[in-house]
Amino acid sequence: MSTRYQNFINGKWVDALGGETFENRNPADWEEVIGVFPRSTKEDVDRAVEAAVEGQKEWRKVPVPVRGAIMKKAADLLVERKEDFARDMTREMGKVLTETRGDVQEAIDTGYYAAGEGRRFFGRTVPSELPNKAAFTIHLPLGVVGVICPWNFPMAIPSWKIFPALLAGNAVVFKPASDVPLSGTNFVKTLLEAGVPPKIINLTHGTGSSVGTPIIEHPDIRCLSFTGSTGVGKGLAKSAADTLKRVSLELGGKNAQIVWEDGNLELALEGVLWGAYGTTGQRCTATSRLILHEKIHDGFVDILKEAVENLRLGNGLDTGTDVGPLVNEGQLKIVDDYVKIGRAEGATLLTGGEPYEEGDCDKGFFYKPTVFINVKPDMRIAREEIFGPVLSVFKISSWQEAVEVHNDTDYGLSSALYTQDLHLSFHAVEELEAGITYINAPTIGAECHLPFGGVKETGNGHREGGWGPYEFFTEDKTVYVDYSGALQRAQIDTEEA
Ligand code: UN1
Repeated sequence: MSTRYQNFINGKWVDALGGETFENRNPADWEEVIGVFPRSTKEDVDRAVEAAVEGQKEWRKVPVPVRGAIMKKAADLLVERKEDFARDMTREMGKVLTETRGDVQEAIDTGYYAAGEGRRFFGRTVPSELPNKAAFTIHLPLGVVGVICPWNFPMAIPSWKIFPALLAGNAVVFKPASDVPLSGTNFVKTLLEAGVPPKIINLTHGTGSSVGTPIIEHPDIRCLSFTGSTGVGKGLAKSAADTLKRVSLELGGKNAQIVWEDGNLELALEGVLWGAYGTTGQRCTATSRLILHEKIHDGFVDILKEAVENLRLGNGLDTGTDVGPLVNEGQLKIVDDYVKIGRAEGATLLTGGEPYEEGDCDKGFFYKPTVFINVKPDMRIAREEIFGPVLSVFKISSWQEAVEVHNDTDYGLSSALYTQDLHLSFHAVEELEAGITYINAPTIGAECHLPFGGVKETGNGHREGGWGPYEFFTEDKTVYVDYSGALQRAQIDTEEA
């Protein structure tokens, strides 16, 4: 019998009202059922929102530092449970244990950051243009926030959204991706044990259409924080416009690593292996393009081929595995289709390019780490997000060409340059169209206390991580206190003075 999990709505663990369920399976071994989860619908979301609206009326009155202490407690509990939660995560979505430990750690770091923010949460004090008048701003909560998350960072990404939203005094309705409902459940249980009041966090499992859409359309949800594909994000923004919701969208990427002629090649090799094949390439920040200076191109391609062929595929729980499976069969098909497209477009397949079914890997969705060379910027594999272990290599001969190839994409999340040249490094910072630029480090490795997000079709301008979310999840209230005892008229009295 597989374990049966529930929604958390209005302070109780409950089944979906319709009684429907779905299975959560291990992508490294599809026969293993991890649990059975409720397949919720609009009715479940409606109940969750009703409870959240009710609960938020009290939560908003709790002093921010007291809310911060609860976030600290949650982070402490995550520290204790890190290993168990990392193992659950590897089982349900496949990435290797070192990475799932990092994922839980990112949630821990974000929790501690939120706790610290509870003792800051600065507004601004600004001089008034009139005498005997004070002016300042404070942050007030929005109300109920809808949080819709992807499966590639099952605890880190929810934590980026939920910790700041709660610290700011909002109530949350949270839909984890249906590939990772266990990690979502683990996170919510931890928040509750830490002391987040029951109605303030609501967990509704299910699909995008049956749970996501009702969250997006609900008139009592004031704000949505979404991470996922650009296509879904655009649809979400359109639907959310009807109720004038504030929307934060963290969407696709087509990130590139540039290796200049003077770059440290061993370091650049390690960087691209980690950037392209970490999380089996299923990151918004994955390195999916490699732009090589012509002088080092051929030599680098040789060492890259050898290193990629040495990567060990397997179950992420096994020590020694470098690359786990793709998250599900659909994702495997997408990757395989892109490989076919790349070949048909005329790119040269250097290595990989097919599913991997040796040994126990035939039970899961493994795909050989893949490299295409001779890729041209107008090919689909050069432009579209694949979200899998596929790297496209370009050869360039000048900095201008490197920038042109780099920027020739609809996306702009992360970018990397390997060089010893200080001048070039700062040109990269200015010229690469991306929300993040790494010098001598791979395209992945964001830290929780710095802004994370991108330009162009990667999002709508908001940043996660760092201080931005505390503004996103609040309204600024401007306060004027006139202690002159007389009617003072801004603009008019000022003009006459
Ligand atoms: C994502 O790719 O969806 O920098 C998030 C990184 C991680 C976060 C990635 N810390 O790659």
